[in-house]
Amino acid sequence: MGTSCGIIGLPNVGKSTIFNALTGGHAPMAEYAFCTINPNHGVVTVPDQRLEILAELLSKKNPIPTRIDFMDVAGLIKGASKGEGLGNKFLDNIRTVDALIHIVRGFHNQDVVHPTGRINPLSDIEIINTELMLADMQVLEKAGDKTRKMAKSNDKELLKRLDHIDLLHEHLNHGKMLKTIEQSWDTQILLKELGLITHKPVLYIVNTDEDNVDSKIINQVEDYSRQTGSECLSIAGKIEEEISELSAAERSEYLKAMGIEHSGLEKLILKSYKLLNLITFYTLTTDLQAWTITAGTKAPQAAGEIHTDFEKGFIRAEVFHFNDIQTQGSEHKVRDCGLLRSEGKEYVVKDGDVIHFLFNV
Ligand SMILES: Nc1nc2c(ncn2[C@@H]2O[C@H](COP(=O)(O)OP(=O)(O)OP(=O)(O)O)[C@@H](O)[C@H]2O)c(=O)[nH]1
Ligand SMILES: [Mg+2]
Repeated sequence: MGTSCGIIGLPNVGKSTIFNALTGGHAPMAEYAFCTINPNHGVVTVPDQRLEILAELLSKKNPIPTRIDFMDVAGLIKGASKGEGLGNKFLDNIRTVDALIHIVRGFHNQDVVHPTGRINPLSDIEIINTELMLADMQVLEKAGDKTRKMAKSNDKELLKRLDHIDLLHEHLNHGKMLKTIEQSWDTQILLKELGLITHKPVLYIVNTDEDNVDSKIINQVEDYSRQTGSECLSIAGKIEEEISELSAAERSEYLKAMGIEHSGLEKLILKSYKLLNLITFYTLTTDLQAWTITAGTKAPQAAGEIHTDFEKGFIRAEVFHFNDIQTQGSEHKVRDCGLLRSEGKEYVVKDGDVIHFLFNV
């Protein structure tokens, strides 16, 4: 499916630092604003304990985890929707992502310039969200003008479209992001088709100092996230970036010594997964592989993630659950206990299902 997240925020908040930590990448980071001009892309594997347990129980080497794409883009400043800073170029980059990771500055380092002179998490967030809303309004105004011209012939479909466009515009005009609008099927299509930004789910990340973490900033952003139906997480970006440079063994030793189960980055990946309402299922052919789908996906569409032929020629799915094999200890026992089920086209895949698809091409 290619799940993707765009990393956004003011200039110099540590977007590239966190991106590098996540992806093990080497995007340039600097204490001056607009260090990033062209977007950086990176792929992150989703940490998955169940996959490791399955690999052990099924004696499969090198299981293939599922992945999320991350994109680090240029910083956004006030007036971006009118072309200030790197303006619209930046905004176009995030029209296609599934979710936004909005980084908020929570570290105090004087050497790193803050674009407005001082840290104020809520007004920092507002600057970005206002620009995103203005950008969406511009898109809707253009789409509205075009549709109005075409609808002169009183075409019912076009008039309906115009109503939806006006409804979305009106919502933004009240200073509300589109994610808070009640979505009918028609508006959902429009949101996607026009590449509108403010309906995308948001995960706010407070990038904190390594020590003397400012809990006031974190609390403010947490409250804001709760009120706006978003998720929130705080991480010390710079430390995470340094940890990510370590070898896997050194990293786990370090985390153990610090008494931490998941690194901040693992938490970030898992939260992104939750934010997007994603679940994992597994297939077992030559390789053991994890796949990502949206919760609620039916068996044929899940099969389509692997190959379009699997969906077209879907016959049935043989399914057992991760918990079954974990309790029984082997695939044989799962079969012997009658826990392997045969499911049809209407079956809604569950998180943790292990599936063998039967199809006909
Ligand atoms: N002390 C401290 N410094 C940080 C932290 N995260 C980033 N920095 C520093 O802040 C500066 C900006 O970081 P970048 O990652 O380049 O920021 P950015 O948001 O990508 O900036 P632009 O691409 O210019 O928009 C760099 O000098 C980083 O070393 C942090 O958690 N703590
Ligand atoms: Mg950058």
